[in-house]
Amino acid sequence: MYKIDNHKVSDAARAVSHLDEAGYERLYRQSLEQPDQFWAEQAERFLTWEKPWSKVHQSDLSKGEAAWFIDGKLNVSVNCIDRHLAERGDATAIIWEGDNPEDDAHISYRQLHEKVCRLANVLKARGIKKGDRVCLYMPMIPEAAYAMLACARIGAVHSVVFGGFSPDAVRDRILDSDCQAVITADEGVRGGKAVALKTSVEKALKDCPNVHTVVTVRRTGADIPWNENRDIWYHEATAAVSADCPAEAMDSEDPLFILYTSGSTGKPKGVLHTTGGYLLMASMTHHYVFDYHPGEVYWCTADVGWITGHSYIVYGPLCNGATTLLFEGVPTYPDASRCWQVIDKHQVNIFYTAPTALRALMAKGNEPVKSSSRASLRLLGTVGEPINPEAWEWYFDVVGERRCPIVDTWWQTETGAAMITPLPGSTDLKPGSATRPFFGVEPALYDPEGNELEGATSGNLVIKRSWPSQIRTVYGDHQRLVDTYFSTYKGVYFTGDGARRDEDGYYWITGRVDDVLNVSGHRIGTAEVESALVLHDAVAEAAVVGCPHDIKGQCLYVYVSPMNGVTPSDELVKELKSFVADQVGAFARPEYIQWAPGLPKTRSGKIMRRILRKIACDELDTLGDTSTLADPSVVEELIANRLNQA
Ligand code: 6R9
Repeated sequence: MYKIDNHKVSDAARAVSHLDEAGYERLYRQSLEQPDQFWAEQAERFLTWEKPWSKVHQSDLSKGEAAWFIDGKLNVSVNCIDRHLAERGDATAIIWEGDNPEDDAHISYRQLHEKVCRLANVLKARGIKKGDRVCLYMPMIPEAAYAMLACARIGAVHSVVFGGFSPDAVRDRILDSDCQAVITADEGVRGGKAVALKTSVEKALKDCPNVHTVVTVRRTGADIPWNENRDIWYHEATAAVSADCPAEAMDSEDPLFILYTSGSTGKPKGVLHTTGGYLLMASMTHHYVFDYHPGEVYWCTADVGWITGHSYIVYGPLCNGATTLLFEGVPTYPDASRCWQVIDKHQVNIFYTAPTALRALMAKGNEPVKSSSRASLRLLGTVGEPINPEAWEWYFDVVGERRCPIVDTWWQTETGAAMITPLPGSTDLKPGSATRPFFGVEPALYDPEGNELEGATSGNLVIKRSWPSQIRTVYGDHQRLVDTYFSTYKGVYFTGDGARRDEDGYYWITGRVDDVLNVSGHRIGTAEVESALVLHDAVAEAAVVGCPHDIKGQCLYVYVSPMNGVTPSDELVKELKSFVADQVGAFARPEYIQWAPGLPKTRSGKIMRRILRKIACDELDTLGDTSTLADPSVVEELIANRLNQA
């Protein structure tokens, strides 16, 4: 068993922390008992407003409605850049570490201001105005952050699409939110390999007539397709415009960005976040959760294509005037010591990564870690999936040398910011637990019938009241927001996650309770992969389930019924795996594809995923009742041919 005593708030953490144990309790109580006063104080402290709000907050969760700092006006790029210039203009805003360990750059707040203004002026000159949508399909280069902030400066709504997504996925996202411009790069570079971004954009845009502008950053100089009427080079266009761009005063509830995420049904949802509430919680959580102190170097290894990159590489840290490290590469290139080398090179104080990366690095042994000093490290964090206690202990013992608290932050694209998380200096840690709710967050556990469960127990995790960085709508489909998050249980937000609460009130997230998989921290809807597969001529029907994977957390196990006349073969399995990778993205490549002449279905024709999951996980002794199936014999056949046997 773990000696919890070792994970008590350390004296070191307590000494530097913004809050002690009593401070958390006091502020948390205030945040629930006097929410308007609490949030007004925070909004004044963390943000610079051009016009004050008339009302702190109004919400009706049964309709999925929430508004924060109503009538208040502010601009996100002003909060992230301009207001720091007087005191911190020459301080480093962004440290860029290239894929190649010899490439890096420091961008000061003053330089950031110029870069963002110039790009904002380019967008304006191309007719992009407040409210227009701009798709960003970028590698991890500083221009990705410039592009987000340039949109924010003129009030355009960005939709960042992860650079690992396929051209089809880019197309669908551009069409769904009717983007008019795309910002991309000729190629990205990851792990020593080039990623053909502009070529993918070209394919995607065949079906997107409304995109009139593509701005391309020259990263590698590769030959790329070019359309004279539509394409401009970033370096040419930004050189030709003014280095100053007045910021648009945005309403607190004006949209800031759309970010697509997978759900249990249908196509990905465009999660929409607005301005004031989102920025407040991103900056406030960055301050308290990472206990950020001026001058420290902070590194979040996420990609800007995910919410973690939005809130904790760009918006939260820059709003706080921090130095944020943006890493182009992967943790295992050139070798497994890369992260620790980067920490030493840039004297990183705070390091935030995903359990899947830790498990992959842990598998390489301790030597790559020990070859570095890591003396600058003060705090560690994880996000994206439950962290198994073994990986937690390794992170704590080997990486942090038992000196650095670990903040295990639970949150979602939809929540915008960390919701259940330790605060260093305030929270005793338990390996594997995201611990206690952040200020203003009121979690609860419900049974399937909607009864709230009290005390130490397990259930479905809900949030009982509105919080500032809450999802405002699913772009173009508000009913889908209501159906997905606010209808399972009336009047509360349903997270889709299950959790346990222990006798100390600590939360332990157990994972998704819906048909969403988490592969290496990437959310993948089973329905998305299934609809991709049935597009293939050889596939009649497909069912996707998740099974445990040592490094990735979960992997995809796919059952495919072939079309009549199709002969299953290993070749075809390979082809289908690549097909999914092309259609959805490389991270969705199935681990296993099993041929299934028949799938277990109820008499009403519903696929019994529970049974498929048990077969995929080789958990045959808990298969459960199969008697309600239309044809129980298909189960025997699937078991006999299962691929993942211990
Ligand atoms: C921020 C992010 C959200 C889903 C969420 C949950 C899982 C995230 C976690 C965690 C256990 C943590 N998740 N953090 N599970 N412990 N600390 O990852 O957003 O990509 O939308 O994924 O990830 O299942 O529901 P997103």
